[in-house]
Amino acid sequence: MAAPKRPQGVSPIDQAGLTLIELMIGVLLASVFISGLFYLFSGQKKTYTQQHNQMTNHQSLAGAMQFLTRQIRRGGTGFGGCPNSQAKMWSGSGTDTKVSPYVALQVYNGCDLTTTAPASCSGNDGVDSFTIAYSDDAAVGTLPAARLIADALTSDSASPIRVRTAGNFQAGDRMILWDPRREWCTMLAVTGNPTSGGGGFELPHAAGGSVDSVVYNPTGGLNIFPSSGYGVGALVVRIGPRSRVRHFSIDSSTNPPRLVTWTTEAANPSANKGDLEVLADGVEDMQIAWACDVDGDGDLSETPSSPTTDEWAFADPGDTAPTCGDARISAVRITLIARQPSPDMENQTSYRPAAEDRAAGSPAADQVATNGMGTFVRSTLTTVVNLPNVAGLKQ
Ligand SMILES: [Ca+2]
Ligand SMILES: [Ca+2]
Ligand SMILES: [Ca+2]
Repeated sequence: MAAPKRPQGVSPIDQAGLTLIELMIGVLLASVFISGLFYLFSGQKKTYTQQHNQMTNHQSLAGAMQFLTRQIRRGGTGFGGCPNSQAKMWSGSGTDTKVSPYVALQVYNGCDLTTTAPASCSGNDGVDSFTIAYSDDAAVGTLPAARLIADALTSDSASPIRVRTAGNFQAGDRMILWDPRREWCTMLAVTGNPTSGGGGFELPHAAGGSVDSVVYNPTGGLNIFPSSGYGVGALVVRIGPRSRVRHFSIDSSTNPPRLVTWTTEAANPSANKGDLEVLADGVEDMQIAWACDVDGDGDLSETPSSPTTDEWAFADPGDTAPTCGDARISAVRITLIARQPSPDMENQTSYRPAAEDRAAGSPAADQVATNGMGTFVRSTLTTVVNLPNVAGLKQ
């Protein structure tokens, strides 16, 4: 029997098609190729996400730092030059005084003001906080200060405080009497609108006068002025309703922690955070170091090997504040450390870096915070704010 005839022009190979094995190899190669692509793209996406988060962290830190810098420069506006950087007020007992909350700049080393009263700050290793205060800004259109046209010898309500212009003073304000030749400034309550008298205006300061339930004026006959009182030409600074005592700290009660600010004149700011605002999410540490030119050589010496004898405060472990004397704080160095909101699961070795006098964290601490999922990627930003020597700042 003759073999069937093959159609002309068709070879046996043309007819064979794909075997099952060839098909499986093809599918395998394709899947390897696709998984490679997938791996490549997912890797790129991860890198992109990390870089994006890092950039967001940096931007957030930069914005917050700019705000902090401006605020520190603003501290003491209107009364920065108080002798010994202190405005005193009545303590509520006899002729005793206490330092008013209106201090240009107060740094609390190793103290979280969101949870701890300043009196309980132990200066332990931890976040730093700071407070600034400023009087009304000049934007209200009238100078927020006046000058004495007659000596004011005692703070007794019977002793007039006479100024040339009524300015913006009104009942319910506070005033700070300022004379660089005296031992301190004095803060009193203005208990009535200015009245004409004595060739200018008198600022009423009735005995027991208070503002917002805080008594500033001593009871009749008591005097809390410096020994020589205040002479003609001394400045009387208005502390009106636009004035603020503003606090900055890290709120570690949220996850991630955040940089916050709030205003209150309460002796314990942590008890009155009604207007708390978030400046930046994800900020877990703020460290503040400051310096004064103790020897007046125009240079701020910093010697990490001998930190307790240089001119920087709280810049190294075991550091103490220099004795500034008449030298004012002339530089403040702020360090902010932010961390990403979620841990990097492929990184088990990151930790919060050391900054100023605060020791570094540890990968173990990160592992605890993330339930063992990984450690956090962080960003750090440090800025030095140089301050004019004339700005009276308190350590
Ligand atoms: Ca510190
Ligand atoms: Ca120096
Ligand atoms: Ca030091």
